[in-house]
Amino acid sequence: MTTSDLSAPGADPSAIAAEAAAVLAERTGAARHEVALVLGSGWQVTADLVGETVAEVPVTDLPGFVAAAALGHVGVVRSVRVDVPGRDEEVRALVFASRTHLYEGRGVRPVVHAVRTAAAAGARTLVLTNGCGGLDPDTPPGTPVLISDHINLTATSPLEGATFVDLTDLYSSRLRALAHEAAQAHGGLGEGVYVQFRGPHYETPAEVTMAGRLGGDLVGMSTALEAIAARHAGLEVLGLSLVTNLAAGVSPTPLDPQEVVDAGRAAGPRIGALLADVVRRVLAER
Ligand code: 8IG
Repeated sequence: MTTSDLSAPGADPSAIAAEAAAVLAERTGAARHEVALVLGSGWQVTADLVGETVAEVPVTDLPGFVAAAALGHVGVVRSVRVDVPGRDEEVRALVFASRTHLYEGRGVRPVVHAVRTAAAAGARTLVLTNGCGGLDPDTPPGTPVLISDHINLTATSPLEGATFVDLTDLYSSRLRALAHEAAQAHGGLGEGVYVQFRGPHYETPAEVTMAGRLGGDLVGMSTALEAIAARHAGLEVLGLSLVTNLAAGVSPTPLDPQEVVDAGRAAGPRIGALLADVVRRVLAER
């Protein structure tokens, strides 16, 4: 008798991810999804631009997943058909329109379960997106930024035991080069170091100053732990942040969660076209 509860004694997260992938294969009619996308704040509206949704599965139907909690997050996984230039066969992307955050207090396993499920579903590439605070006052809300590297300030890891994993070039320079090519038609893309805090509170201005002195450009509450799990699972990672607000203390006004959501909505069509181009290029390359 196996359990699909990630927190049960003796639970094997990879085995539960394999179960979830099997349910996805059955419900979507696709044996394999080549690329997976996790859509963070501001990116949800972009799913329709990536391709035609063939099937939609509530995450609550998938072993190991929990219902979405965060503002602007919807708990479904979509199987999307992507038109890839030069490829005649059907190509599918798995789109997670929600994520589980560390601040939900369920531990790290649920945070990275979508990543492990994507790997079990056959994905070789993972595109992690998020909404974040920006440290550069000259990068206005609504600007997408490529993640070049991260600083994990959560004091935890998605890996357990003596699982030593190299994180050099975690945010693949090959995929970043593809993203820069795609972005030429969309006004270009800057790069930045993403700093993951646990949240759910935003940073104090002093913490934002600290993040900058440590080498950070962007602050948020996701992505780094997922990227680590992705590398462990053998996925090549691309990270895209949407600056939805200036970080605390950079902006003269306090952060308003509604403004964060609004900035994401406003940027949606532009960053959606960019994301779709990036995904097509990634899938054309293999
Ligand atoms: I959207 O300014 C978004 N998420 N930590 N700080 C942190 N997370 C965020 C922020 C921010 N904006």
